[in-house]
Amino acid sequence: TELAPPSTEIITLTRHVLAEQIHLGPAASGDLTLLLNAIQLTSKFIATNVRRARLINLVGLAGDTNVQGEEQKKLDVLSNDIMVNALRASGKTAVLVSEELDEAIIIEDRYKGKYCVVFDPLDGSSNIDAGVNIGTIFGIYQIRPDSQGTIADVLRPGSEMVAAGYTMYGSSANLVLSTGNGVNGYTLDTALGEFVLTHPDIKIPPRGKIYSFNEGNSLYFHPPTVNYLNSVKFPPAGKTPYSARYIGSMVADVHRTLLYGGIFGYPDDKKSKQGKLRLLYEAFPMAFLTEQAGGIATTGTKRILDIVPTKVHERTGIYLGSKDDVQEVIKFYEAEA
Ligand code: AHM
Ligand code: MG
Repeated sequence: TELAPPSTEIITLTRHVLAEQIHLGPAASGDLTLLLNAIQLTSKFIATNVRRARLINLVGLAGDTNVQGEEQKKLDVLSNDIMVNALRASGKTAVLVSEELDEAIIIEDRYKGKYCVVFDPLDGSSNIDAGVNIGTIFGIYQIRPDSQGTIADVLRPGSEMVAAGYTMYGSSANLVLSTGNGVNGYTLDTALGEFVLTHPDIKIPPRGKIYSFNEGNSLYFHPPTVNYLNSVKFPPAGKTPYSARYIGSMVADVHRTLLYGGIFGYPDDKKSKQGKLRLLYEAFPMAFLTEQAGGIATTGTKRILDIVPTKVHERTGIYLGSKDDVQEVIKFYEAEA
């Protein structure tokens, strides 16, 4: 039998986003497409460096500490520089917020555009040296109608984002994106240098079989978290307990949750009173994707995307994933109230 010829229908990320924008009619200027092109480029560049890190001595510490007082890895610093430079040069941004930078960057007039990008250039960096998956997370706002681009343009609820996504650097580089019209996943074809549509219209299964928490924090967990975890580990007779999967790299844990379903949680607790993960560039983009894929993202008592940030590096507790699973957590919070 003859082999089927290779498909000639290659849908790249740019083609896909352009097609979506065309549907919006003349109002769409193509600026978002250009901005997303800049983000794609940075992801390709970071992916290349992540892959070569060990060989070109990028692993280890850069000898600096970031805003949260953590040691920066060389790759964090590099990834941050790559993103700031490319986003500024795109001419499409007005405000940039990076996990690695204390203050927001207000783009100078000559390069100013109408979008604000909040990002964690390399999330999960404690995993770098072990070769575990890490990723870039980003969220995009449009500046408010009469604004020149100030911090107020990013201190807005996540529901006002126009796009959000992440790139996971694993066995392949996967970019998962939503422009508010569902979620699509693209895989980097290194030969073409293009992100190719491989996971169209990702939908989270309404219920999963996996829970993903750092249970090493159990001593500090509040009762609703403890009660929920007990319910999935010790279900009523006849039901099967859930499997535990925790990579400790948000991008990888969320990626699995989007594809397989289940629940990922990093709740606030007695030790991390505000939670650990950052609202703007970790929780918001992941909550945006989760909802766009048909799931739920909550603090336990409040929808993540409704939170109004008061500072750029604000933290939050978060549970996200399959609708039915996350609803159960919410019930444990209601029972406690
Ligand atoms: P980072 O931004 O310093 O890399 O921290 C964020 C990471 C997330 O990727 C992950 O979900 C979480 O921290 C893991 O935290 P822990 O090691 O406390 O389980
Ligand atoms: Mg991070």
